Amino acid sequence: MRNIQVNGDRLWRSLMEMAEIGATPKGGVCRLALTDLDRDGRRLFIRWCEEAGCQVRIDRMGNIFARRPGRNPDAPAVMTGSHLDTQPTGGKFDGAYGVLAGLEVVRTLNDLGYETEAPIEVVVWTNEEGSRFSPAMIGSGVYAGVFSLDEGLATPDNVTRVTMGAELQRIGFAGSEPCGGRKVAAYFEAHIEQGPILEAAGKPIGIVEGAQGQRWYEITVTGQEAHAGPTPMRRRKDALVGAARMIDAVNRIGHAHPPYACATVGFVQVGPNSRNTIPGRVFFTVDFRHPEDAVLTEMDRELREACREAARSAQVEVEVKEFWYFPPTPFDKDCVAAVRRAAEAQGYASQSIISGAGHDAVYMARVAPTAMVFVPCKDGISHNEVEDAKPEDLSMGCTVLLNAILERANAPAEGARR
Ligand code: HGY
Ligand code: MN
Ligand code: MN
Repeated sequence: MRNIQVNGDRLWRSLMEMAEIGATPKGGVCRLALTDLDRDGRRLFIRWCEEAGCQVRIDRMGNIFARRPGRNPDAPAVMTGSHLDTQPTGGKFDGAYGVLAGLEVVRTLNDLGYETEAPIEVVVWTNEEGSRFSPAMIGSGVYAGVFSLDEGLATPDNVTRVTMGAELQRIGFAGSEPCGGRKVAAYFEAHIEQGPILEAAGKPIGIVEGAQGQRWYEITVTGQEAHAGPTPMRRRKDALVGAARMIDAVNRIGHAHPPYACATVGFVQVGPNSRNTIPGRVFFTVDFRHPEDAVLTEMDRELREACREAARSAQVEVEVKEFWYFPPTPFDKDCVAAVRRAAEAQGYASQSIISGAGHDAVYMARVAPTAMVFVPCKDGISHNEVEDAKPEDLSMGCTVLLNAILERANAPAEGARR
């Protein structure tokens, strides 16, 4: 039985109901990782999965696995999923779409009484966004062996310093299942593109060939606090002036490697943050991205040189710390082909694309054959409360997800990479 289509209206209703948890006045969603709102979203997802007959398990990083049995209980599962945590000014679709598209796959197969050879598991990964707890993708990162369980649990909230482990305990999602180490037949993730390419091309489906590499930095600039009045300009060690020159350099480095380089400063703390005291300390973050590792390395070199020069000219000290790195990640060719076949079988217009954003699929690609399917979002905007997508695109993406999953869930169990 091929070319099954999902129930797009049911998917949309689920997305809208999930979006009510953490809804913001501007129509977005704020459901930061491991807050009570994240807990409430997780509980709603689990209730829906149990109503759909899934067996739900939670691992020690709070990752949730909703399993739909197949004919062969010993066959490695085909996994799909994403995340329910959001940015502070997030939208209704980033993450939630991939989770609820996975649930819609299960619901559609239930409607048809369709039994797959291998089990299917829908996953919610803990702390994909990396906003409250940094870096990003910690739940999938521990699952894939990129971070140790202890590192993951010890990761502190960027402001309050409460740890992920303590928050998992507090919200009741400190599971008992080991994190990772299980065979996985394949992993597919559906996501909005979060950029302008598919919408501009008029294509409802993106066949994601891989994701660009990322480098995150933490930069501390140290000057000298002094009085804003009696301190002559030439004697100042103004940490904010030094940081401002560095932040401008970050932007110039991004523009210096067109068309793909991305360079962002999204988090800045100034101390003592008093109107009439010269800032003595500035902490800020840098997010670099590029699809080629060599260019990421060159951007690193340029950043360190610019920071040294800005520190010299502003008479301050600077510490540049690389906080997180993952290389450009190609997805599994057979899984990418399965996504492409599923789109073509439906007659959906599609194009290949590289993901500008990081996703849990990037880490899952280290332990299982992995691919993603993208759908457009309005004006290419995401990580913004106005984030929007068309119900028909979301439905088409979910149908592609379903048929790609079926291809792998019914393939002879060729064993799976750990
Ligand atoms: O930063 C990212 O690319 C993702 O949204 N965590
Ligand atoms: Mn996401
Ligand atoms: Mn995101």
